[in-house]
Amino acid sequence: MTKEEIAQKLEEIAAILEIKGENPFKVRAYYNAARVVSGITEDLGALIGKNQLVAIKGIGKNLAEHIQELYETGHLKEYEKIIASVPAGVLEMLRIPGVGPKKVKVLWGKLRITSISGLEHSCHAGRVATLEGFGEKTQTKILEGIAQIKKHEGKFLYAMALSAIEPIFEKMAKHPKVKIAEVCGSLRRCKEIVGDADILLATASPKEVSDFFVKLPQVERVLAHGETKSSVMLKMGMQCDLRCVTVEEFPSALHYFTGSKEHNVAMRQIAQEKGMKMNEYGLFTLRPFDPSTSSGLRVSGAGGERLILCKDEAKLFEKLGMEYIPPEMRENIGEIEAAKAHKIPKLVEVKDIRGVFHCHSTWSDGTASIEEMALGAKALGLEFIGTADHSEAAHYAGGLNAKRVQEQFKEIDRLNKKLKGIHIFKGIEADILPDGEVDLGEKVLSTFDYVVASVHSKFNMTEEEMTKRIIKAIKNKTVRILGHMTGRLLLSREGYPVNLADVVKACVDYDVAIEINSSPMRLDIDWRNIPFAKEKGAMFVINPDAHSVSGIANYRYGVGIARKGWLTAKDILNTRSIEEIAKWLKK
Ligand code: DGT
Ligand code: CA
Ligand code: CA
Ligand code: ZN
Repeated sequence: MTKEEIAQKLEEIAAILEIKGENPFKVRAYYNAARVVSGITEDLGALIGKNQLVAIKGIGKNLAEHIQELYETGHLKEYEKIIASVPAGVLEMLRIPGVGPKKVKVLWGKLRITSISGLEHSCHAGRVATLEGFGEKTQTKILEGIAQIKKHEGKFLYAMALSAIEPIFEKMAKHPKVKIAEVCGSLRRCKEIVGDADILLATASPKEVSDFFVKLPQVERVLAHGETKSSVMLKMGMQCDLRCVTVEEFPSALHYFTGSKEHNVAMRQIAQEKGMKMNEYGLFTLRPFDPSTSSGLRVSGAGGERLILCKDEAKLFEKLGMEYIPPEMRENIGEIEAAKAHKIPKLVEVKDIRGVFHCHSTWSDGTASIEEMALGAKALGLEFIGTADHSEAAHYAGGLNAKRVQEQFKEIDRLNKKLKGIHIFKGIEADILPDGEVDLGEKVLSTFDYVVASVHSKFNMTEEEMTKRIIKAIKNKTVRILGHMTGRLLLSREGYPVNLADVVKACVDYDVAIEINSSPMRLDIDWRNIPFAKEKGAMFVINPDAHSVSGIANYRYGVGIARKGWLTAKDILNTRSIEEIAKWLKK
């Protein structure tokens, strides 16, 4: 088991013990152990090998043995019985916001509820409100929580879906009978939230390949298993579809299964206008013979239709008289017209990004030192990194006061002298206070290379109040970047209301860059609003909002979002040299 899986298991055991009414000290020990395990930064295998688990605070001999057993076998013999004694549906109720083990214990014990749908039913019948310690208010809250879970069912964060699908894709792509492989659907389009994963393969042995696919260890159950079309439910809860086609069909199938559906419909329309037919098997001409397209002509089976052979997607677009449309743009929001007019912008690429801003360190709520973060950025091939620890008002995240800022500057100056090949910009993520003032004040803020201003508190304002608050911060002359435009957390929290047009206009007027926050849970500003902001003349900056060394690589997700927003390298601050950036920041 991985560290994360072990932590999850320990937490599950703690919850089960609590539901079962076991000794509270024992319960707390397991919750604690789960937290400790997820916070371990060293390699767990190495720690176990050196017998060093017990040296960690919060882990005794007994727990150390349990962790080792989980690490090696994935099971805990001592708890198998007690885990099996609690129905899976009872544990699932813990997913409902505001429903913890204590409540589950009562719901299960008193009302014999063993599933979320059973709970929903009992709430509607008013039975939950009558339980001791519950009441009408709690019952309503539970119903709201259930509605929220249902809304998010079958939806996954892009990054989570991608990391689940990568090992599967790799195995399929490496299969000796597979000639070409590609991830399609919303994942290829870099949608911030995806429903399922789609894998497309070119092979002459579809049956053999499909049989291999449905038997992968990540598969929980098989939903459909045909020769060319299979679907499975993965253990992590997401569906994965597989399609096998021939090498000749591949480009058309790739285009079709990349979607979006709306883009496909519009493309088919264009084919029709040109006297052609387009589907997942190919592009066909309906005219008897056309010398201009005769080069790749082949007679197909269906009555007089001729397949126009295309070696790749680019050729497909070319045959329709269009410029190639990158997958991220295929949302039918004007890309078809742009491709017809040969006005597809040259989208920014990951390799264009020369460095990142907005990184947290152990000075506030990050897990790595500034030095570790800088070296991590360098290892990714970046030329610079900008720190941005929280400011004092974010006390829950260890925000910096003026004195700590001074100390941090000394550390950064020292590192900038010591480290070669990576420059550290001094920044801060300063809170936009409820009245629009920026935390720490102008005197301290003006000593930074740059200030990211973000809202982290008092979200429940009206749109008018919030817009006024943010614009006041944008007008603060020390602020150079507006952090996460709406504060949304994908699949869990709506953003605060803002008048986007007014905020964008203020950013343009006061020369403040708009952050594309690239944390997988945020991806905020929403890509749908990027073209508008670009048209108004906004400058963008792709920020990983990293809280660990591995989080620095988040900027790749931001590049995907920038591409969905049709941005070029020129629109993005991170593509410039250190000198150019220093100049821009001083403006
Ligand atoms: P998702 O899975 O909900 O995140 O979104 P997609 O876009 O991956 O959708 P999915 O998995 O249902 O289908 C994959 C692609 O197949 C989709 O992007 C376009 C194509 N497709 C599916 N159904 C239709 C359809 O009814 N008409 C057309 N033209 N294309 C479709
Ligand atoms: Ca899909
Ligand atoms: Ca699908
Ligand atoms: Zn923030």
